[in-house]
Amino acid sequence: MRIGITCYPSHGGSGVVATELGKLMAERGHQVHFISYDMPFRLGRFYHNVHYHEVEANRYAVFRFPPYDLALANRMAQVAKMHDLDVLHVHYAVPHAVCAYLAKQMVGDSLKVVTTLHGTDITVLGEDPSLKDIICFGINKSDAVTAVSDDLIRQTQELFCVDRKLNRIYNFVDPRVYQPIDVSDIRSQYAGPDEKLLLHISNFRAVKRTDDVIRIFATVTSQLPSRLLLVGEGPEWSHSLELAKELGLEERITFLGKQDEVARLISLADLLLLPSAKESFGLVALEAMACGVPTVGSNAGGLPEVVEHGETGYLSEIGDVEAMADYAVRLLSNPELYRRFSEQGIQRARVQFSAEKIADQYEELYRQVIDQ
Ligand code: GMT
Repeated sequence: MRIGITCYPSHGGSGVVATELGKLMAERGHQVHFISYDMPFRLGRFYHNVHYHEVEANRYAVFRFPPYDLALANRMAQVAKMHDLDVLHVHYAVPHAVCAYLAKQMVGDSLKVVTTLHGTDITVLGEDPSLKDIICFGINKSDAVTAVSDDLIRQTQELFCVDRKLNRIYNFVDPRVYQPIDVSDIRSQYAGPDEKLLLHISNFRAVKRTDDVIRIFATVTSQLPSRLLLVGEGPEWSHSLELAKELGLEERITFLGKQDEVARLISLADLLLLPSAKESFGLVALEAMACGVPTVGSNAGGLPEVVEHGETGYLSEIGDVEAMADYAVRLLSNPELYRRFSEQGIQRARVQFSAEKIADQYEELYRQVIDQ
């Protein structure tokens, strides 16, 4: 098949999933064309059948806002015609689903559009009256729509006038990359031999409740020798730093900023904290599970579909910092319980969320829309 992929190429779960899926499709022999404003950051090594088509918005002085959406639709149509694309798979509804629909109008019905909903395109932007109707339009006009969890399907149906089938296809991890890695040579840089290392990775947006991360850690570290590693950057980052100082924890917390080698970083840690207010899936919890690191977090959105409460991690109500801290202490101070959670997590990631299994599901969906 000849597959076009559009995503947000910068750091973020939807861009990671789109890029990894494109690489898997290329490994299966399909022609893959990424169409975006930047090279997807996880593309990595060279593949002879992966192409990248850059989109550049016109910055003519008349435009107060450069018309990126039109430039994207135009590029999608160009690439679809030039390379005879069968499918255009867009990740994140807005504006990608609408741009793909426009491109399809320019190219003709032979171009099929698959839209994957990732979360904030529905749960945050779907509540914005300036976008709601056009997101709904993009969803209804796609040839197939997928969402990354059952909870996201439920929320999409609740929020929108969507009267079409939504396919649940979970996110995945590549077990060749996400597995327990021996990082004993660098662990001492972050924690002492008798200290536990807690980890949080996110884009530091308000929905991640990074204050809760710091407060959970404050309780844990008062009961167990431990340190916290914070990875990522975003609007709440400075506030987290302030709170760490206010609670006298700055010596025990390392702010690492944006990082790419996620599997190695996760393997350093004993526990992932993810107390989000919204989380359609929680890719980082799956990545952690695959590396044998359990998650303690909230039961928001699709997280309970990823982390099995009491089996591969512990989940509490959003904002229940005390319960999350208690769970973290329980897990970290009981080696037998910890070993069981860790092994069950590795197994669950391999079986339920294996890259090959999920790639099969997307491939099957592409074939169905092409045969429609
Ligand atoms: O907020 C983020 O974590 C980034 C966001 C994105 O669009 O990349 O993540 C969303 O998509 C990920 C991949 O499907 C999911 O794992 C995240 O749970 C989801 N984020 C939210 O729902 C808040």
